[in-house]
Amino acid sequence: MTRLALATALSALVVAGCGAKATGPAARACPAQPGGEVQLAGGEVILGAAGLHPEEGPPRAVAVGPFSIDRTEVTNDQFAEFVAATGYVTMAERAPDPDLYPGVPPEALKPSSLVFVGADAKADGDPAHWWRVVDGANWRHPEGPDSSIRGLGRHPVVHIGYEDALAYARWRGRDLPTEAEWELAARGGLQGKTYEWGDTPPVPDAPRANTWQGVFPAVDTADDGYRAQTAPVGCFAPNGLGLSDMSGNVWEWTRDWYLPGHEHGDTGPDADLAIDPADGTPKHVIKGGSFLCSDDFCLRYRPAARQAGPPDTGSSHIGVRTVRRGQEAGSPPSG
Ligand SMILES: [Ca+2]
Repeated sequence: MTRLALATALSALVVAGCGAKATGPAARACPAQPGGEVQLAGGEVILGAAGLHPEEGPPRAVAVGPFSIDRTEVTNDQFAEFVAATGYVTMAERAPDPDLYPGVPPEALKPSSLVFVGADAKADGDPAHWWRVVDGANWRHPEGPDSSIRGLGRHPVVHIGYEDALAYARWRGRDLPTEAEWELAARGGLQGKTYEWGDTPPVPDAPRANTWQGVFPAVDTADDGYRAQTAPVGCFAPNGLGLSDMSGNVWEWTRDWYLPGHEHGDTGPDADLAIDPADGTPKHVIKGGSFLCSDDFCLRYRPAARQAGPPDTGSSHIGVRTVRRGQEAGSPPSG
């Protein structure tokens, strides 16, 4: 497990601008749940964008081989099948190893995870008021021991660390996407567009994804039907490649290390190169933004957006989707 301090996770995740709190019933009728994977031919894709967040640029061409990718984020029901078959215990369900957290009092090293509490927070710019380390919070209990995933089987699994995501993917004979694979898929067959659907910003009466509407973190008007919470997968229109929720809902793990100071789309096989000078720990690239991404604060529900995710820190706004590289004989063309 990568050595990371829980205390640093707070600041890193708030920069990402996403987390989870179920504060109201879903108000949006969802179509039938999409399933399976989409086979993509790959090719050259222009990754990144210029002008919004410095870590997203400059745009650069990257070649991507053929691969298939899940139509949706992995759901609680799907992750439960994995756990039932393997007995897997996620990182948030284990007590952290004290040797990996020097300086953290042993009594603080309990099974726990980060839960977004922003809807009750003061909008004073202090991330500590938006997130809380909650003992007993994990994928089965997304807001803490008194919560459950009853009725949330179609929602994306959350509180999943990097190794949890990878373990799930491997169980299915698959892998986590690289950043380039993920972004090629998220661009929906378009090139150089701001959003996965084009350049038109989403409007309140025609939401395109589960994000945050209003002033983050205090007011989410939930024009998309989901106030500060995950939505069932596949509730919004898929992109041009038939993929759902590549924007918003939950951030998604990628295989790439996040290399500080490197260009968008650089891949990192060496964790040492990914050490964050801010806290001395390496991180993976996460993509897609979440239900906490607002236009006034984050705007990271775009394909070019990227953030650094501490591998041991899932939180209530990070999930997973899987890929398999290669193209089987007779598989349908891209899209
Ligand atoms: Ca929402």
